[in-house]
Amino acid sequence: MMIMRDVSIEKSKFVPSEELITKVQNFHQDEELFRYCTLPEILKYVECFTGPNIMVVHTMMINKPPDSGKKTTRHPFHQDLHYFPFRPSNRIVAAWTAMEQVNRNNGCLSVLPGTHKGCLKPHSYPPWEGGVNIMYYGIQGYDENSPRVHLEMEKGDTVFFHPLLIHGSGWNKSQGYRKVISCHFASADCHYVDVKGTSQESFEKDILETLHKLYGFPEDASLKDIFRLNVQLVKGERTNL
Ligand SMILES: O=C(O)CCC(=O)C(=O)O
Repeated sequence: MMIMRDVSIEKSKFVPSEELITKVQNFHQDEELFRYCTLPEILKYVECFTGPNIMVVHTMMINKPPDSGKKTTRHPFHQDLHYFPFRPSNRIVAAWTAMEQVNRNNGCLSVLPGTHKGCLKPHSYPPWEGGVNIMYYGIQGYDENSPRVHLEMEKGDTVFFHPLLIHGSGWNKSQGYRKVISCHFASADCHYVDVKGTSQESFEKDILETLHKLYGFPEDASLKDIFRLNVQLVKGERTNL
């Protein structure tokens, strides 16, 4: 599991605590937390996208803190496929569960309806004055005037969405910690793709550099290698992934 802090908190002041951790990544490696990925009420919808061979490919508990005023708790508009080295995209699905009421005040999800029918667009760090959290890439060149829908949800509600859907979330104007669970599933029948020479290459470089610094992960590995080590079978048979 990897824990992350908000960019507004200086590295030297970072002591892991509920207030300072903004994200726990890859919680599915923990036996107890993995249970979320196996809940029948989640899998019943996931299976409509993935079919019977279901892998969990990425998990996060996101603890969006009250914003310091620099708006660093925003998540820029992006497509999740930017982070995944496998296809086809319509066999991948996100399950995003609100752990409490989420609304425009505490930074609910905003989505651009219909964009899942488009293609993967180039991403880069947005030029935000207050700074941007690590790996929070934003999509380049989307129509800022296109209609958006704010997904206000009650505690326990789950939304399922396509990895090409353009989405992001607002800054947390409240004094509370907005907690959600986000889990990506894919069909085990998906196939890995090489992201070298594509718009995903900069992400591959970034994550390999980070994993090398933190854990001595081989720098000449690939995004595929990272996923091969992290994905886990949930149901059915592990065929390709
Ligand atoms: O929960 C959020 O604020 C946004 C999360 C998200 O879009 C993501 O991690 O892909």
